[in-house]
Amino acid sequence: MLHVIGGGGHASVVVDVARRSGVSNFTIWSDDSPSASRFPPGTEFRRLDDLDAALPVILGIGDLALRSELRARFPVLAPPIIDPAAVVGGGVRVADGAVIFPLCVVNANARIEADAIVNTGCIVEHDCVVQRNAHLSPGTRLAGGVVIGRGAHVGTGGIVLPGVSVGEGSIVGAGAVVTQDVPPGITVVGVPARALARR
Ligand code: JB3
Repeated sequence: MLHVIGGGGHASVVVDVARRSGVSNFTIWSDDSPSASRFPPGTEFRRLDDLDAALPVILGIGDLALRSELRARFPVLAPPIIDPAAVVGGGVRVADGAVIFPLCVVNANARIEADAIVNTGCIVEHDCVVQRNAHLSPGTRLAGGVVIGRGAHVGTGGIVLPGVSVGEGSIVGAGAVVTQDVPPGITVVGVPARALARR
């Protein structure tokens, strides 16, 4: 049985991927009333308030701040979910709570930390580190030795060049090309990526 928090789009992909990797029973825990048609027949739907904090869960919600809050409330991590159509190289470590969606390539000795999301079609090259609760949106490409900080978010199609780091909680805009280190807590956009002016 896989326990998933959230009943929207991200949860439906998490369930799909888990199903392809051999899990057959699911419980969706949410505050609202998810559409049952998004999930396989037989899926159970339960109120989040009734979830036992000792149960291992996967976070099935995309919003990173909400994910952190929910992980503090429900601290036990379910094993990682890796699509069978992802390529995971030698020496790669994938922590509990992480998800790797279809058509990703995670090359030798990369590390994917707890609760990280490696969304559809990402390339994570050798020796990269994707830290806890970071999110690589679909089509992200990380060259060798990149570090994506805790809770950072790379938008769809973002590219990060070799050895560059993106700081904790920072956001890389969709399609940006990051050529130099990004400090924590800022947003960068464009090609080459530049910080958005703070107001
Ligand atoms: O970009 C891609 C491929 N996927 C996105 C994903 C990573 O994040 C997707 O397009 C969405 O942008 C987002 O998916 P998510 O989080 O599933 O969004 P949505 O389909 O809108 O579902 C939101 C879920 O979060 C629902 O189950 C809501 O009940 C739940 N939710 C929203 N706000 C909340 C709250 N749950 C709790 N407990 N508390 C909240 O405040």
